[in-house]
Amino acid sequence: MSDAAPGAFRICPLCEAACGLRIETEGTQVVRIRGAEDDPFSRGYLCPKAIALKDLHEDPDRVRQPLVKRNGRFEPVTWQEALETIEARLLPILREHGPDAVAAVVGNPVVHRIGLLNYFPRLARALGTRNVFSASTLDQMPKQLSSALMFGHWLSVPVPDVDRTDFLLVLGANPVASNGSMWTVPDVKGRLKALRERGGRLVVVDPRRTETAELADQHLALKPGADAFLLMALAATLFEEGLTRPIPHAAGVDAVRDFVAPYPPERVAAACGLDAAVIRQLARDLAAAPRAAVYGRIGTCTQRFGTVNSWLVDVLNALTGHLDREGGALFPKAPAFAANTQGQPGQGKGVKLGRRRSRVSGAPEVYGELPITLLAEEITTPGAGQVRALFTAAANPALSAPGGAKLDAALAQLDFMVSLDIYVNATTRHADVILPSPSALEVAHYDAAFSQLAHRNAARWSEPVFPKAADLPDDWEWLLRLTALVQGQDWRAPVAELDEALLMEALQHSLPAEFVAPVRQALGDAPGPARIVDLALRLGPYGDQFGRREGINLARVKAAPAGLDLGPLQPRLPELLRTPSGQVELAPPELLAEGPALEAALNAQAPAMVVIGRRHLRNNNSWMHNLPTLAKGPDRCTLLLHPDDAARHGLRDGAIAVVTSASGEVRAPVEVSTAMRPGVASLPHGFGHGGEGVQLRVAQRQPGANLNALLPMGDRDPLSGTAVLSGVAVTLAPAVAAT
Ligand SMILES: Nc1nc2c(c(=O)[nH]1)N[C@H]1C(S)=C(S)[C@@H](COP(=O)(O)OP(=O)(O)OC[C@H]3O[C@@H](n4cnc5c(=O)[nH]c(N)nc54)[C@H](O)[C@@H]3O)O[C@H]1N2
Ligand SMILES: Nc1nc2c(c(=O)[nH]1)N[C@H]1C(S)=C(S)[C@@H](COP(=O)(O)OP(=O)(O)OC[C@H]3O[C@@H](n4cnc5c(=O)[nH]c(N)nc54)[C@H](O)[C@@H]3O)O[C@H]1N2
Ligand code: SF4
Ligand SMILES: [Mo]
Repeated sequence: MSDAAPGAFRICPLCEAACGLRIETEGTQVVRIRGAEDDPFSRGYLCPKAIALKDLHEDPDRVRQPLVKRNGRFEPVTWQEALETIEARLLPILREHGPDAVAAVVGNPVVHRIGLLNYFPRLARALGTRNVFSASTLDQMPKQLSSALMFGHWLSVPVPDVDRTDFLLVLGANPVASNGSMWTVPDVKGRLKALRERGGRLVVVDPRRTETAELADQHLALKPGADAFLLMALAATLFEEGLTRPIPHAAGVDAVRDFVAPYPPERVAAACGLDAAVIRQLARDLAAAPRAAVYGRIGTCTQRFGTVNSWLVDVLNALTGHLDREGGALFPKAPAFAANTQGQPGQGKGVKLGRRRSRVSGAPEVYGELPITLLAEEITTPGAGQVRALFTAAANPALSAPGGAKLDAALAQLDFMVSLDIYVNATTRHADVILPSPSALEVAHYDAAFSQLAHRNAARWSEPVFPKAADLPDDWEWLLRLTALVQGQDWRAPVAELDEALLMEALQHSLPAEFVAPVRQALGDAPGPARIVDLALRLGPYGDQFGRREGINLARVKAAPAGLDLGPLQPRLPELLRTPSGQVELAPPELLAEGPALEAALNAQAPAMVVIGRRHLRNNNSWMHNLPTLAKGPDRCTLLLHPDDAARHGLRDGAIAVVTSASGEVRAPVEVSTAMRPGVASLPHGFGHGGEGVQLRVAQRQPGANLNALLPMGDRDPLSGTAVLSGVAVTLAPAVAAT
């Protein structure tokens, strides 16, 4: 045994940095968790959340047995009984009301579980419902859409080449707390510091002086929601001052020039809350930097102009010649599951939008799903196609999506609900059946999602650290049996049999007929996601093509102690493109059509007080508040307020504020902070664990306020369907002490 790396290798399943961990165990206990020094990708980095994997594994509140609700109480049952209940109650709904009567919501942790990621789409297809929702429309859908329109595929998203850049402009992201998003980059804080130490420049645009802004050379405290104006003004300055040097293979430069021309810094400065001269200088700095990247994240996505922002970020990268350049914004080349490595290099069909529409509001489908803020109306509005049953997989929309009490009431109204989850929380308390996922330490993992967005190309696999309880199905087994169930097949059949049928279907769909049998044989007989990963790796850009060339396969990835390093990112244009024109589309018509709405917004009256969200290194959306290691310390669900705003509203540090919006009201303790832009309050999301029936004993001690109870269900970016989570108008008042 090697002394260098004791402990089982595990890819951390908690955030997008996907750090490699070493987990040391004794018997059934975790004794130590460290960063894996031998991981070529994360090089030993880890954050405090990783340590809490021990708490998560041991959490007495974690659901370990299937639960069925009888007379309002959850009772443990066998997996067969759980599925029998689903069969008895779900199938009649499907038969009587059709596929759209069953909705599915997939949540964030799905991307961290290979079993869920690989098998959920099969269940969704089998259900045949148009009512598929996910956290993407609370998050990154605008970036995926702008990338799809510009580069031809939903996952062709460029990421900053942070280790080689001289200038990084960050908008609406706080990677020092979030550890990076749509940008898989372990130890981003260390890398940002290194950027500055080598003489590079970091500029952060954020209404709050965040932990990332604290590290920066320059912080621009933009007004929430004004990113589009800032980005247009930056582009307008580049054109006006002759600073553009567009990348090759780019179409639409003139159209972009015309689009941004009406928005010079002097015209948008007031809307942005920034000096025109500062905006102008920023454009010059960006253009002058030998190697630079612009990066925008959730703060730029969850706005009315989320897709416009996401587009303009890459327009700036392209106009300044920094897109697809070392030290600029580069496209990863993932070893498996990357559509931008398949088919004809350099050209494709592009993407289709709006193939279906939502029943009530008529919102278009985007990337196969509908805006999650429409879930409640689909449940509560009577008529053909009304949602009567819901399946959730690792999703907590009751807290993570706008709506508060209204959404909660909609969930309570369902005829039937099944949750594949690990907790009884604000959402799953409404379920009739809860199917537990095994512990993260009991399942294998391949980093399929984040290798598409990684700062360096790598292929990593982790085996289960502990064996899974024999009578508890793995994520993919649940989904496989559910898929059989809704298709009216024998869901009790051995999983190997069920998986075989799906595998053959996939092979027949993706391979020329003469290869199906030999490839099938090479993949072996063990069912589950591993052989799908093997297939994807072997047919992927570094793959061995089943022996037809020298290359990688799953066995080789597994043989490397902490994964295979596939090298730094490299330029990929025009090979990566899948647009019909074979060009980078700098001026997609869907985005140009936003012109009039932008003009109207520039002239609109801004509210006096708005609320934005925030993340803390020790939190993770709505579901890690039950882990003692992370929950200890002060209440983190506080309302940050600039001292002037606090004084204006008669609120002192520690006082309870009543925060009211057009949609709801919450109470939260005030934390006075000069880091806030005046007129902007900040409350974290994911809290609000106080609901009846919630079984989260640690989280319930500090349940916190649900930010999303303040946010309207009706406001979204119409192009991507993504919710507006930022810059919502509120009023503040001190709570009147109870007498
Ligand atoms: N106001 C506001 N709202 C936001 C955001 C914001 O910034 N502001 N951020 C949004 C973003 S970016 C996201 S991604 C969403 C996240 O929102 P969701 O996608 O709803 O995800 P979480 O809140 O992380 O809840 C995860 C759920 O998965 C369960 N779970 C955890 N681990 C596992 C597992 O291994 N297996 C299974 N089966 N279940 C598991 C948890 O118990 C919980 O029910 O929230 C969004 N909501
Ligand atoms: N510790 C921790 N890490 C996480 C998560 C977590 O909950 N906790 N969640 C994970 C998930 S699901 C995601 S999607 C990522 C998100 O990762 P990030 O995108 O880095 O998310 P945030 O930290 O919320 O940073 C968003 C920033 O946008 C700012 N902002 C708000 N409104 C505006 C605006 O109108 N314009 C601009 N320019 N800025 C604005 C906010 O002040 C905030 O600082 O984090 C992931 N990592
Ligand atoms: S940064 Fe993210 S992936 Fe890395 S250890 Fe922390 S939670 Fe895990
Ligand atoms: Mo997210």
